[in-house]
Amino acid sequence: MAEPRGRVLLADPRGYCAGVDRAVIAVEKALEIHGAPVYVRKQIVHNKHVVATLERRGAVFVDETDQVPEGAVVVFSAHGVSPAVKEQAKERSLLTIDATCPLVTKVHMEAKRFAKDDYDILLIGHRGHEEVEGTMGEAPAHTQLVDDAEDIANVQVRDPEKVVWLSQTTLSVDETLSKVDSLKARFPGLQSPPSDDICYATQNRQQAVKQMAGECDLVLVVGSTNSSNSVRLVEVALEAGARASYLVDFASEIDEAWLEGVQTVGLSSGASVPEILVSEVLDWLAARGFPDVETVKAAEERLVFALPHELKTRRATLAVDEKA
Ligand code: 2E7
Ligand code: F3S
Repeated sequence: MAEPRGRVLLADPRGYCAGVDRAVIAVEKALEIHGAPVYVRKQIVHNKHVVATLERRGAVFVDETDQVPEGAVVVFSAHGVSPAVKEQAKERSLLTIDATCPLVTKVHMEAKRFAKDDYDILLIGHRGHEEVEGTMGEAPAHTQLVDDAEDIANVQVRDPEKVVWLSQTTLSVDETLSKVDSLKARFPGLQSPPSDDICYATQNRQQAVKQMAGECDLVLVVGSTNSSNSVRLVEVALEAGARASYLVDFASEIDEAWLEGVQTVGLSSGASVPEILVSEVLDWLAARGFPDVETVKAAEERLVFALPHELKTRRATLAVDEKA
């Protein structure tokens, strides 16, 4: 063990949210029930380690349902899918298991309701992200994506008194509020979503990082580069006063040079990150003079979601079969 050089502040909450837990278990249960291969449309969650682990167990990740053999089992990822994707799956007679996070489904329902009432919907989110593609697909004729300043300046609506903003679930809370302010300057009648679209897990992880960042010379966030909520944690850390912040998938990606002159290291992880990867970073830090860990707690999380109904039904059927 190296001479003690400093301490670690460990964010709480961090890592798996209820939607990720449910989605990963859904793939595991699908493999248990149906046997390999089980196809998964897109990455079930945006984490390299999770995807590689499930691949070893027999999950096959595809980009689109047309890569799934007719009649096979396919799981839709936690980020959600548009009705068009569900339709394509039906046409290929696929057995679908929908692991869309219930908090994403809530945003889909909002989009559908506002479209039915003939509102223009301004969806704040990141262009190309799967969640945004799924939500836009619920009401494509009524929804426009607002990502950057150019979108804010150029977006046009039919009736400025009938316009609402919705958002992706994993955005930076502060950045989104600032975008909403800019949109309101153009459309004073802009309505807000009936409840927060940025989910509890995103908000809590950002809050914990905010609480610690001012004391940190370095904030490490464990997560993959395509994980929106993980990338936001790095931005939030820098915004809240951390001197440096980096995203790493694994402890092996940490550069020893980042520790030069560092006394306090903050550590968090995105909502798609298994705790084992954080433990490995803690071990890596302990071996380099950072053995003391203090938790910085921002919220208590107890939410658990029921499994997708397709699995519950199938499990119930199996249980009856087994008794017979
Ligand atoms: C689903 C949704 O998989 P992630 O890294 O996804 P993001 O959206 O952050 O890239 O994290 C879990 C998750 C978050 N949001 C899954 Cl809609
Ligand atoms: Fe759902 Fe939020 Fe997690 S939308 S998948 S609870 S990050």
